[in-house]
Amino acid sequence: MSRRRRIYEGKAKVLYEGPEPGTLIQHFKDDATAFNNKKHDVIDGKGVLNNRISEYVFLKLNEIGVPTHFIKRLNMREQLIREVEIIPLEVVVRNVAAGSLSTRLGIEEGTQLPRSIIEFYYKNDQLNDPMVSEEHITAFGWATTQEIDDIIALAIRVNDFLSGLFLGVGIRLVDFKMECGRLWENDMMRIVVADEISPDSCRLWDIKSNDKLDKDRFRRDMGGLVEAYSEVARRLGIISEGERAQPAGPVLVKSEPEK
Ligand code: AIR
Ligand code: ASP
Repeated sequence: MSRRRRIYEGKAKVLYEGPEPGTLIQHFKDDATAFNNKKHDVIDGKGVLNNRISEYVFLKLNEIGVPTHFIKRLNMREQLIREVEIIPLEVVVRNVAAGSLSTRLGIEEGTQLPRSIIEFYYKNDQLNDPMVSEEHITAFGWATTQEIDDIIALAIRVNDFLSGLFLGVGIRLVDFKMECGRLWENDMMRIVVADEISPDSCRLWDIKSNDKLDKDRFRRDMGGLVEAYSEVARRLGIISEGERAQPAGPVLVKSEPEK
């Protein structure tokens, strides 16, 4: 295979030049990081599952008219996407208190919030992705007021849709992070959902047992991450009962003796 030009390498994904101008290939790695790379591991099978789950979610979003960067899945680990200019914000939507909100405000994990809360974090590893307000975003030119309005409208639609989607398969969408990008078509620019939406970027709890089916299993050293992500994929109907997203390892293929 010809060597592709690598455009960007992040903690869990790599972006390569796409086959046509304005496209990129998004490759999902097995790397798991947390607390800004202080914790790192390679978890066999994670990339394949996130590729499939994110494909599923983005296809559904496209179907209901939420614009995204997603074009199509290419193989086990890769998908074709539109090249966008990433807005340097992590947009977090919360329905139930957990994680940094619980820590910061002393609200017990699992407390239903009076309404969904949207937060913005400035995407900057050196600074540990600090939380910022709309004032910071407009003052420093990361996005305009109009763009923030568009991002909030998208975030609400994604949250409403995903909450229902997961509820239908017995999963509570506690919170999630999304990223947005500017997509140019001729002289028109619109804001689209970019990056990924997967158990790496959502908190997903089983509705009955409250079992965690997301990256907190890694962050909190609980183990069972691939099993949990597989369970999400299975419930969404992406993989079938008993199927693994990837063979467990090299399989010895016995060749028939020559006759
Ligand atoms: N998130 C934030 N930065 C990276 C990710 N993946 C996601 C978490 C969680 C939500 O944003 O996975 O679903 C809120 O995270 P936290 O740590 O602020 O509570
Ligand atoms: N992905 C981020 C990191 O590597 C944050 C997280 O998911 O905890 O630090």
